[in-house]
Amino acid sequence: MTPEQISDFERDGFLILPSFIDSQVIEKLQSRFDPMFRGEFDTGLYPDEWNWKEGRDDPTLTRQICNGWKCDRTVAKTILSATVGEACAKLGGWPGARIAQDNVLWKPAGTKSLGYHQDDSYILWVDPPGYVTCWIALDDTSAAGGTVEYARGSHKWGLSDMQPEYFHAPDDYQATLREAAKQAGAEIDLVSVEVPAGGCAFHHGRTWHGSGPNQRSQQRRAIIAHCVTSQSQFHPTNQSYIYSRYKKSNSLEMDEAFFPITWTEQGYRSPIVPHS
Ligand SMILES: O=C(O)CCC(=O)C(=O)O
Repeated sequence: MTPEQISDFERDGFLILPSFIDSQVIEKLQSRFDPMFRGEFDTGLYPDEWNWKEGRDDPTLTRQICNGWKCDRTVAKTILSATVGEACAKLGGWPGARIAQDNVLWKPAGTKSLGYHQDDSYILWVDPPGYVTCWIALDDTSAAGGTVEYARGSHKWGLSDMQPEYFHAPDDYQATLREAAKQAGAEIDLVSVEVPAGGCAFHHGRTWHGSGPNQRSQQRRAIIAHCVTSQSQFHPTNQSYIYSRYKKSNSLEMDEAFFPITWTEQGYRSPIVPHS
């Protein structure tokens, strides 16, 4: 990360890079989507959240798995890479980064939108509750194809307690954004992340973002690493009904087996992360 990239991120609340991972890695990741969403998990473990399964769920919805790194070694290799961790740490101004959650996201042609939200409103169970996210495109993306959209500068509007009533396929996916802008007295300046496959975007945990329906004939896939500072702990009182299952009694430690540290200034990486 150059000083200019860091200051662009601080000003806009996001940073778009047209090229981030190479074509061999892209192809390997693409090949994992079909088996994962059928429930073929190569580590033998279920992900923490599995919002769409072939044959079970509505085909018009965006497909999502959370913590795909736990069920798939190919996903783990990119999500837990030092490159992603270092970039997020530098943008966040942290001494190191750890993974709090990942998303494997698949928007086939014709699927519906995802409501506008701030990621930080979903991690109040972490202390401090601040994400930097690396969103990696596995297909060429476009506004008409339902790519992720950011409201420039919205990370400075403050943390709202508003979340879309329906994260998947709300009637009006930008309704929460308009309300947040009204409350902040701010103008909305939207930017669609249009990058070739392998490009990426980093966003601040308070940046309002969402994505429209995929109106094109091509699918749109992404993997997303939500990082927090390596120094983060569980919040002493706020609970997540999914992620607080990993909290030990009488300790606020976020165990590295479940929330691995992927990069620190001292060169440390948790033993569980792929080292080659
Ligand atoms: O890719 C999308 O449509 C939404 C992604 C998202 O919500 C995120 O990266 O936090």
